[in-house]
Formats: sequence, structure tokens, C-alpha cells
Amino acid sequence: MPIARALLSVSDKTGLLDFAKGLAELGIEILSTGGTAKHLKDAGLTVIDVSEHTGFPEMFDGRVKTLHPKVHGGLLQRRDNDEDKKNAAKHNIPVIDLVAINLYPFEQTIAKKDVTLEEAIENIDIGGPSMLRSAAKNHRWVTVISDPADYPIVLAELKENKGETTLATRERLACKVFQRTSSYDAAIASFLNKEQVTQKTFSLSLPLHSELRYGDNPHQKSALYGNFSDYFVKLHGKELSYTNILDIHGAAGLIHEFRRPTVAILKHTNPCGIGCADEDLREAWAKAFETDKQAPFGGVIVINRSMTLGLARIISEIFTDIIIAPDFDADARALLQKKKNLRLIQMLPEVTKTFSDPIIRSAPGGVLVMDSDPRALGLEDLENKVKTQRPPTRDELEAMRFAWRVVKHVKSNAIVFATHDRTLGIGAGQMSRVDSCRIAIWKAKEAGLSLAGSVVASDAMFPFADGLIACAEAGATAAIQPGGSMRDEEVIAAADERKMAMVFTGHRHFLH
Ligand code: 93A
Repeated sequence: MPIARALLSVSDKTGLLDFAKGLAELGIEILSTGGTAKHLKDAGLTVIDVSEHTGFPEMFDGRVKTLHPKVHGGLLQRRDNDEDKKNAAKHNIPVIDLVAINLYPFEQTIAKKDVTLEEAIENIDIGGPSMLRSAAKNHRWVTVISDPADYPIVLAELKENKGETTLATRERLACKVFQRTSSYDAAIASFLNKEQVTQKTFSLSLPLHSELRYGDNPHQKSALYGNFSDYFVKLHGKELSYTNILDIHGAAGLIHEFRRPTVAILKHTNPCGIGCADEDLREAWAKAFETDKQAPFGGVIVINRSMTLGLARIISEIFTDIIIAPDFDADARALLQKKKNLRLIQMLPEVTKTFSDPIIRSAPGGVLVMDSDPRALGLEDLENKVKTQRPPTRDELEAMRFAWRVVKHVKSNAIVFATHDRTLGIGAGQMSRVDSCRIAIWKAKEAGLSLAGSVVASDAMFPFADGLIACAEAGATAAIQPGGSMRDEEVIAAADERKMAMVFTGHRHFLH
């Protein structure tokens, strides 16, 4: 049956007029709520107010507008059921064949800085989700649009199809509704629960963003959920993979630690090298790349300035999987886009908002949830956290700050040798801390770098003196670590014997 009656009720009026005009041209009767009706009437369209249709005024400041049997009966009655038809005739409930609804902007409201609880609560839409759900439940007959992007698609279909939509379209739209209403409710629940990190029951409902080619390995299916594209825009290259997204996540957190022009190279979410410069990104690149020239093959490069042609030329010499930057100069982009297999990702400033999102992992029978770890902790007042006889020099203090920010982003057990603006050797992901020290030292040697006068950072305490001694013998003159080991005294004595300076941050930065 061609669509005869539509109900439009939208907060976001994007695309509404064109859509309503298209419906009117097809001879479809339009019902609408207060603000939406006014918008359409002002543009010269003929619209019936829902209050006229139901015989009830909008009440309680609009809290009750469409919550009426004449609306929900119009949406829910079955068109092939004699009892339903009899009931509808008896109570004078005509069918509503199409609804277009978008909800009170709850998510945008709570994103405002000084939002009050009252304001948030007034923006919890009740009538909108109810109609969406009624229509979606009855999608066998009813067309339900919750996203303005679907207006032109539905209009085109109606025009081609004698005023009807196909069941396949109605199914797709209904599915979209339940994704939308569940993410809307999840946003409300998490807002009301925001004081607590953990809730009695954990629920998460996110719209499917995209299916990914595969997970860690080709035999593992995988998909991405949520609003990734609000934070990262793919400018060029193949679809992103599961591991690409893990890398992008790690890279964004790491690069945001640094203010100066900085380049970081990552592999499997671990930094291979990081360098800072006063001005020229090429200088930062040279420092990052010198740390490890082998591992960056097929890796991820992230910078915190717009990509320049100068740097693009150098990078294009090596095989890279992804480059992430806040922007790309036009000539740099043109050059890099010649590489088919390279992905260029623009990182939007809003990404910093995601750094406080909780961290979620699967666990047997459920999920693990924890607070994020967004800042390198314990760096204030380092001068007063010295544990050794010799205090650190100013250079060493600066290098400690740099190394601590890096080590936080290296998988545990993590060891980083650095100066104030570059890494020299990184040891990641070992089961024993002394092995991470040995690897970092060996990597620096392989790279032809001297560790004499360097600073070493350890993401967690040195449980024994052996790791620290290995670092001192390799040339480190200062160390930054959380402290808190049973053998702290031994570790401090080993540092003193070697005239090292050491500070305890009092904070650990494990990363698993
Ligand atoms: O306050 S509500 O929860 N109560 C309702 O009965 C109701 N009906 C539609 N919100 C309700 N709506 C929402 O109003 C829609 O979801 C839409 O977002 C908005 C449109 O209102 P207006 O047309 O007055 O701008």
C-alpha cells in the first residue's frame, strides 16, 4: 500500500523541509509536533498538528506530546489482522505509515561544560524513542527514519516505487532505530552513573561503525563500534584494520604528551623511537628514527604538527603503514598519496576528550573495566623527590620528564633511555625488568647510540638492584622510577655507589 500518512517530529531540522516537500508532492498527509509543525508551516506546507489529530493539547511543557493511543495505535496496528482493524475503526485510529524522528539532543546537552542535572533530565526524550520503537517493531508495514541521511534515500525509493518502500529498506531502518535508541539510553545511564567508574551491571551499546577485514589474524572476524570518525578521518589508503586501530589509539595518546614539534614511530602499539625539535619536524624525525632504524618498517608514524613536504619526502623513502597528523600540507599530502598502501589519518583535536574514556577488555564470562590513565603522574616538584646523595642536574631533570612521558606508553615491563628530546633505547613487554634493561641497552648499541650521560625511566619500581646496575654500567647517570620496592634501599645504595641521581615519582604506569 502506498504511504498515506506520515508523522514528523524532529529536534534536528536538517534536511527536513526538502523531505516534507517531497512527501507532500506525493500526496502524503503530514502530522507533526509543535516546533516541527511551525517550521513546516512557516515554509508554506500544509501540516496537521498532532494535538489536533489526538484531540489532546501538548502538555507539561511538551513532556507529553505524542504519548497517545491514537499515535501508538496508528503505528502498532497490524494491517492484516481483522481484530486490529475492528479496534482501530471502533476507536477511530487511522494508520500512520511513516515516521521521521530524531531525539532531544541529550548527548550534546551533557557535553556542554556547565550542564545542570535539570537541563540534562529535560533533554531525556521519552515520546521520540517510544514512537521510534513502535514504528520499528511494526516495520513490516511502517517506515521509520531516525537519521536525516536517510531522507533522500527513502524519498527516491517512494518516487520509484509508486509511493511505497521495500521491506528490505524498512528492515534496515528498523535495525538502525534499535541501535540508536539503545545508544541513547546507554548515554543517559552512563551520565547518571558518572560518579561511579564501575556500575552494578555493565552495559554498553554502541552503533556498528564498520566491519573490519579481520582481527589480529585472518581467521578472526572483527568489527569496530562507536564514533571513531568523530576523532580520526582517513584521508587516503586502504580500509583500516583491527591492529591499525589499536596502533592509532596508542599513537594518539603518546603524541599528546608533547608540546614541541614531535615525531613518534610505533610498532604493535609500542614506540620504536620519539624525537622532539624546536621547529623542524625533520629534526624530530631524525632523532626518532635513529633510535631504531629497523623496527619502523611497516610501522606507524605520528606527529603533532601539520605534515610538511620536507618530512613527507624523507618518510616516503621507507615503507610505512600509517601516518597520523593533525593535518597535512597540500603538497605533502599529494606526495604521500602516491603510495597506494599507505594510510593517511587526520587526528582531530576532539580526540583528547576520549583520553578519559574507561578502558574495557574482555574477561572470562564478562568484561574488565578500569579508569583511563591519561596523564604522566608524579612529574611536579621532581627536585623534592630525589632519593640519592647526588641531586639530578637541570639537564637530567628535563630528560627525566621526557623519558617518563615516553615510558608510560611502552608495554610493561618498560625501560626507556633518553635525553631531554629523544629516545636512545627502548625495552618493552618483558616478563623480567632486567631483561627490558638489557634489551634497551642492546638496541641502543645496535643503533650506534651512546648511552653515556643518558637518563633511564622505568614504568614500575626496580624490584632488585640488577636492572639499575645494568643501566648505570651502560652509561645512564640518572633514573626516574616510581619506587616502592621492598629493596628500595638496595637500589638507592647501588645508585649512590655509581654517583647516579634518582627520583621516585610515587606513581606507577603499568601498561598491559
Ligand atoms: O518530551 S517528550 O519526551 N514527549 C513526547 O510526547 C514527545 N513527542 C515527540 N518528547 C517528544 N517528542 C520529541 O520532540 C521528538 O523526539 C523530537 O525530538 C521533538 C520534536 O519536538 P518539536 O516538534 O516540538 O520541535
